[in-house]
Amino acid sequence: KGNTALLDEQDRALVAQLLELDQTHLFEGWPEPGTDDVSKRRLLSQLRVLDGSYHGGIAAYVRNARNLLAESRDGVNPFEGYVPSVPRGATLDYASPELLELEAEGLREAGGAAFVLVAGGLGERLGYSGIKVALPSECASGTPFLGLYIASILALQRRAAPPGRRLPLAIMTSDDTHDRTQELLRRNKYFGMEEDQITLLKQEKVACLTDNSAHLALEAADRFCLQTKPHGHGDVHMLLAGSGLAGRWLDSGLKWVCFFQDTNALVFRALLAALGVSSRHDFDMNSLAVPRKAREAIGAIAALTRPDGGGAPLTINVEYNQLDPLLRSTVSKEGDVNDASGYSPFPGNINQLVLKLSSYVPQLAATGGVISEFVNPKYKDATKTDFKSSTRLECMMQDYPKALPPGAKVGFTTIKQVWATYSPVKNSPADAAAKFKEGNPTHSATTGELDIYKANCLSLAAVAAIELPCPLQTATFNGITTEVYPRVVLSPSFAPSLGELRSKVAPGSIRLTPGSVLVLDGPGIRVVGPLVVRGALVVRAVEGAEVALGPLRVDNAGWDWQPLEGEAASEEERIRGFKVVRRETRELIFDKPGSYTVAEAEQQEQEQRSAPAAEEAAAAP
Ligand code: UGB
Repeated sequence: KGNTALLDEQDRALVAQLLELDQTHLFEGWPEPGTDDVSKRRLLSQLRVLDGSYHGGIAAYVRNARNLLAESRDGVNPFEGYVPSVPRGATLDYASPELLELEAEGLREAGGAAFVLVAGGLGERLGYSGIKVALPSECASGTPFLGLYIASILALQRRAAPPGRRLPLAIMTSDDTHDRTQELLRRNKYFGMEEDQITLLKQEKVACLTDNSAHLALEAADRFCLQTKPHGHGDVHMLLAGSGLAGRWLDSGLKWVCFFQDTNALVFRALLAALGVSSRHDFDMNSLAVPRKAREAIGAIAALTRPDGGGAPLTINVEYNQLDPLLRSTVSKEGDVNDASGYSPFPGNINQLVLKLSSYVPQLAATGGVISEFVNPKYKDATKTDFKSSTRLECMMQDYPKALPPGAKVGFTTIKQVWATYSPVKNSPADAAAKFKEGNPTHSATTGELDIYKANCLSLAAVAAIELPCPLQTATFNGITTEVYPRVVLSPSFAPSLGELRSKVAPGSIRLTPGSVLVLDGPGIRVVGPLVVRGALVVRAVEGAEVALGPLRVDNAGWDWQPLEGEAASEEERIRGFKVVRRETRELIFDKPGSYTVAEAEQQEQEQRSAPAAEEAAAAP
């Protein structure tokens, strides 16, 4: 009581509310005024942040927590009464005529899209000390994930947005990633975007809970500090609602919002087709999906229906740990198993979502963006009264369909070829090696990079009839043995869609030897061919530089992806298990607008042999 003088009016209201919510323990035994006042104020300001960052405030958080904890204690199954089945959606072959048609439709729609990157996760599973979006997506160009995403959005803006429209990007950060994301952007001049085109939305953590009554947990070593933990990527909806950003996007004439994760370099290869599917079916929500191995740690998209008629059917992500018990208790004694195709019949959710703004914004207004939460306490024993450690509410962005009214159109777009669309960087080398042994995708820094080259090579093969070396090289990096495709990097500015790639590379015009490197970066580059690369060729052209390549033969010592053998290496190299040794490079740089032809006869004029310059370029970010 003596401490009330420390409180201003806002604190008083908040403390009164907390006392009413049975949170007296937070203030019990406070020393007399004059002792620990700074610490007391620290706790009060932490409570204010927690109150202000949750829709409905801390009172709503505690009430929601009590309900969910009671349901968890009583064993309420969130899927009770629902029977899962494989939903219907668009299932496409990469580079098929159907996909190319949808991609063209999606490209038109991209001119009316906003983009949201969820990048609040620290990536503990990867064991990397930096932020994940700063990691090079691949080492040939050294482009960090964030730079790649921004280049992709700018490439779409350039091709599809009406004059004067800038496609907005929102990035969800957290205390763990905010400052470093801001710094990465600043240091790289926003990767070519205008500063005010990007909005950073910082998610706050939520309070931890000690028991089923949702008492807020204090740190053991500091009685003036609440324990907090991340609330999950579902916070993105609350932030887009609270900031008013989604509403402003709708008001400015945008139609779609595309969500994506922090480390999947292939996302923009499939996104256009998904936008095309969304447009064609007028989907309120469309999830990009991949074939999924049974028990693989990615969520499964399932249609849930209630045979008893007790609720509307839902097409929704079921997390991998929930799918197996749900299947066992309903339609399949075997649980989550592969079918004859070698994959689970349920498509894998990769959390790349396309939402229709005209239905999203009203849902945000109705729910404040608190879409659906869950709690996962670890109980000490079967009585489910005590927790092993404190717990908290969590939420996932893909749960959005739970907020939609019955009759909403929810679908998915599967691209059958996983290599074309999904290879995130999530697992540490040790975990990745274990997954490799089990025959599962490793989702490692090693494959995250090598799959970019693979996707680029196979895209060239599919749309421009480029013959790939046979056999391919194989290598073992960090215990993962894999085929290694020629290191081809096709920047988004060169070709953000398969259709454009087809128009820029003449059929059969490129020949790559097994260890070759080819980097094409610039909107005006065209491969006329024949272009033969034995070694490394890097071509960069600024906007306005129209470059016709070929006939051209490049023959140099090139670059090697060398397995690490205990030598000193950077953290980025260690998580990949290789380093790139650049021996010799042919670099063709066109830094002024104009029309250029690089043909055999003109090679002497154009070329600059400069291995060190290439190293510099690759290390720049
Ligand atoms: N993220 C945040 O921005 N804030 C947070 O609080 C947490 C995460 P993870 P997860 O594609 O393989 C998801 O940790 O949650 C960002 C789907 O739920 O990499 O284990 C974080 O920065 C699952 O259905 O993934 O699993 C990152 O960008 C499946 O699709 C993103 O959220 C799985 O991804 C994902 O965070 C998958």
